[in-house]
Amino acid sequence: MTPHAPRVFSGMQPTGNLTLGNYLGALRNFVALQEDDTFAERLYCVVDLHAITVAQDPDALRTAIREVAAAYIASGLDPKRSIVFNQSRVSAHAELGWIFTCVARMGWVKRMTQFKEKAGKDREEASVGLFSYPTLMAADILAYRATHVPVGEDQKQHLELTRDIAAKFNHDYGNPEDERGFFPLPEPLIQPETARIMSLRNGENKMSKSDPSDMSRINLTDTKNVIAQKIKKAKTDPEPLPSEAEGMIARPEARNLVGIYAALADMSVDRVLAEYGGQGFGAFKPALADLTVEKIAPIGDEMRRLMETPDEIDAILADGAGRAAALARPVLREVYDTLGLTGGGTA
Ligand code: AQP
Repeated sequence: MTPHAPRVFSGMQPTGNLTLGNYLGALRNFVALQEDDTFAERLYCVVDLHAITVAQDPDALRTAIREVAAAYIASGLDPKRSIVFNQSRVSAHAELGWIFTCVARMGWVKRMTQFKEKAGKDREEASVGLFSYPTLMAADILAYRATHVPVGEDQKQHLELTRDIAAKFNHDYGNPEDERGFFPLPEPLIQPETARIMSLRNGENKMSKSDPSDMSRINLTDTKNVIAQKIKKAKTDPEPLPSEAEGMIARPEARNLVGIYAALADMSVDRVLAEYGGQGFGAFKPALADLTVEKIAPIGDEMRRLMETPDEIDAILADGAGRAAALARPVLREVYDTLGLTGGGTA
């Protein structure tokens, strides 16, 4: 039996402006994978059903969905070579998501640290959807039998749960003769150097689009001046930069800013430190600001241009959804059939 065909799936939530963290941790990798012929299909989804696990304003959500699609395209995703669409247009996600809430075990989902972080102290008031978020994420990936998932470090635990769900489904319902399993066990593709870009205000916290402080992040839509201001005001310490990476172990803010520079310049951290070691942030920050403006501001400009024609974005999303649904439909039919659910599934 031939193994499952290599296929990429990933997504981002339309929960605000995408950040430099989303870009360096995941989006840049989506674009790079376009050049990798190992994969016959690459699906990049705007995961709008995930966004409603917390309260959203409907008009703001409509705009945010288009904005994430615009960010994908402005960063270099070509909607002809990749399948770009939003989740709610393909019903297979919600359908398989329900089935996986019946496959996943409470104990598995309860261990997810992201729920604990996002629900905060008021856990009783969190939506059931926020709790079961990872089962929908498993459906996003497995509806396409995707084998590889480019993500940042924070999604690693959810991907392990996806693998557990796939393995349990394979065990409970799979054909024992079929060695490859009903579903593949998808692999995360995590870039170690940019796996976790941290907040500009606190080097211990992840840079996040829903952080209440806008100064904590660079948004892809920030203007040149705003980018420069945010880097100028980024938290640092009074010491000069060390000449070796070990010198930053206990300096999270320095580590973060040097890591961002290295990623944007496509250089190793060692090379950055060879250039800036011994110098203070007074010299390093302007260089980082210039580099960030050079790499990020054109993406924001292109996003603004694309957002002037929302109908064109909608047409791209509709076309992508049609192609995605065509891939998911036979998988869903097989799932329903395997479970004994006769005639189900619209996908
Ligand atoms: N700071 C980060 N560093 C590296 N990667 C990151 N990602 C997010 N933040 C960083 C990666 O971006 C992808 C899309 O993330 P998401 O939209 O699904 O939501 P998230 O992971 O919860 O990211 P945010 O920005 O913190 O969103 P909110 O604030 O809405 O929760 C994922 O691959 C993620 O790993």
